[in-house]
Amino acid sequence: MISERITELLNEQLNKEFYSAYLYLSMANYFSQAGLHGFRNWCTIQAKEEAEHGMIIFEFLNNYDAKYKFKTIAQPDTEFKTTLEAMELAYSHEKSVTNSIHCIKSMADEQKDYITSMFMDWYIQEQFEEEHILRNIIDKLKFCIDNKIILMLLDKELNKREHKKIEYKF
Ligand code: OFO
Repeated sequence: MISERITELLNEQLNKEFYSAYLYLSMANYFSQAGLHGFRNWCTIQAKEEAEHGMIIFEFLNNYDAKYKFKTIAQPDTEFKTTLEAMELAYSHEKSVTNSIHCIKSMADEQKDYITSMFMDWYIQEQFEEEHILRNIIDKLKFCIDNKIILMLLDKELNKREHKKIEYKF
């Protein structure tokens, strides 16, 4: 049985994952207008992954027949001054997502809810990777300031990203 508190935290997390998808779509739209199609590609694929993260939580809660009310998905930022600013915002958002996942893990451990605790391990690993990738892009972007050629090379690199559907086994 899953507790009401854990159900609520997972429901909030589900909302955050779909908000993440919205945020990356908003960034993709910004990059599209800026002519940075590699960045647009990277963000669009990231948005798909985020929606999948949300769906995995949805399936997890459904496996428990948990009852919860869906929350409103907040409007993401739509104005970004620079490519660096947009990616830094994504990085700071991911750090807050990591924090909320850690809170669920701690609460699950406290309640001896070992299934949810184990479930969160996948998300912890995923957040670790996401933060690492974003930091990497940000580091490269810092070299690009005033250097459009390097920016174009980075854009080309990000254009290679392909979507791989996440297979999560319960
Ligand atoms: Fe779902 O990993 Fe980012 O937010």
